[in-house]
Amino acid sequence: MDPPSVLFHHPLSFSSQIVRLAAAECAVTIALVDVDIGAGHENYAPWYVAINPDAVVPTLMDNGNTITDCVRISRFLDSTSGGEVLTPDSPDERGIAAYWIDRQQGIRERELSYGMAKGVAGRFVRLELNRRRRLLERRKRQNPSLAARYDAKLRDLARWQKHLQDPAARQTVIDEAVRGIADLERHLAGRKYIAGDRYSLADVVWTVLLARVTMLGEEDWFSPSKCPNVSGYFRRMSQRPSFALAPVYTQLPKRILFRTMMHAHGNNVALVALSASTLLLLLRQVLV
Ligand SMILES: N[C@@H](CCC(=O)N[C@@H](CS)C(=O)NCC(=O)O)C(=O)O
Repeated sequence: MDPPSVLFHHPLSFSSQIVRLAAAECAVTIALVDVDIGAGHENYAPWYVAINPDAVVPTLMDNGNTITDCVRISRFLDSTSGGEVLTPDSPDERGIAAYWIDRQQGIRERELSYGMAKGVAGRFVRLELNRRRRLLERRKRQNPSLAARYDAKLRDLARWQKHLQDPAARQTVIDEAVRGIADLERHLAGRKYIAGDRYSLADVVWTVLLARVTMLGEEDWFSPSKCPNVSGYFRRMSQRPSFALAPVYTQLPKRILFRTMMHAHGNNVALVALSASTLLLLLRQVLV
């Protein structure tokens, strides 16, 4: 028996959730390896950039083959599952599924998520992008053979930062997402699934998008009064066993945030705890 495919992913990453949901629907077993794309930036490590030129998760390793991009990976898993459960039967329905997959992928989830993070958290994540730039520059100096990949990532980061500093550009991304949901509302009238009469990859990607909108606190974009079809659809999709199995998140789980923080700043946290207890001991000596 072949060893299971290995998926390099992050629990909260949008694209990783798409692949995990597709795998759960196809009942394909994959081994998961966490890559810290948070403060630890493991995805910028040379070993990872060597397998994923864009330095993003997810990446699938299957029998010596490396596959990137969540839609490509999901299609691959579907084709190897033996049943093509995520591919509609008729050419017409396949066309409809492809159209809606493109529409979802056209919504700039990264810009949406980072652009909408509010208050202190928002300022923190946007400031953190400067740290990424310095780290990428250092990685590039230390790994000349991967310089072209780090350069491309630095260019992408510069475009991303420019976008986040421009309120009009941020609003455009929000408008695109809201328009996409409104178009889906019309399309779903009288339909149970996006393409044809059974679940497909189009349902996978839109389920994860609607979950992300919920996590961002904007579920009002598809409230039952505004978008009865989409809200009913999302309720049904999130009740499928695959949703919990993947899992797909509608809230930031504190457990994962804490693990990511410890992973990235474990040494610092330990140092701070040690200094605080030393200080307390000294104070007690002085005060007693
Ligand atoms: N087109 C890629 C996009 C992947 C992507 O943007 N991944 C994000 C997380 S959802 C990431 O790894 N970001 C980390 C970074 O850019 O530093 C796909 O579909 O897999």
